[in-house]
Amino acid sequence: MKLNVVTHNPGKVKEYQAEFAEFNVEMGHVNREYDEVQTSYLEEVVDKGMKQLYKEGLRDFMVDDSGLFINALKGFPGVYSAFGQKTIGNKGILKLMEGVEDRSAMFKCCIGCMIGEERIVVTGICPGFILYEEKGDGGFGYDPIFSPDGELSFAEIPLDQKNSISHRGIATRMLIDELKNRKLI
Ligand code: ITT
Repeated sequence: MKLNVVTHNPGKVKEYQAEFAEFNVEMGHVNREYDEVQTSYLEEVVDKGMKQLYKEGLRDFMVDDSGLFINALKGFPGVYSAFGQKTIGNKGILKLMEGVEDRSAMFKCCIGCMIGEERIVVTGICPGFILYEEKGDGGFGYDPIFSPDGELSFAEIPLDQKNSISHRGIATRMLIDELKNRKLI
């Protein structure tokens, strides 16, 4: 089976490829636009995106909407994480967190997958902490400032180690379980 990941982000595709490697699933990458509705929920973005892409004729695909939610910033950048990354970036987030003691945050990843008429939506969460400085050059996006335990950042650990605990790794394994339950893989 071929499953197309609809994203502009090659970092996500690499993480999916690693998780799906042992199954008989070929990962395709579709670099294509879908409307990201303004909402407080990743699930809503995913739901609308899936409907749009299906209506446009795309089949056997998955979409991923993710975000970093920082408690001291009342959940910001959250659903605005892509905008936050493009505008203020990691340095801007660190600036907002200057002098802030509560460093707790979480990454969330919502995946929507459509195979034929079958529709699966799963969400994975990874709790952690915002570091005091950027660390590491692996990964992508907010990885250099996020650490699951407050020590090494996601950008300092190998991809398989990130996948074993990350929001996306957790969501992907939920998706794989559901694909197996439905005998789709
Ligand atoms: P697509 O929407 O095209 O899939 P995107 O990179 O814009 O790509 P999101 O809207 O899901 O993806 O992501 C919001 C932001 O959060 C974006 O800047 C990502 O780089 C960042 N992000 C998502 N997952 C991440 C992860 O695992 N580690 C670090 N940053 C992540």
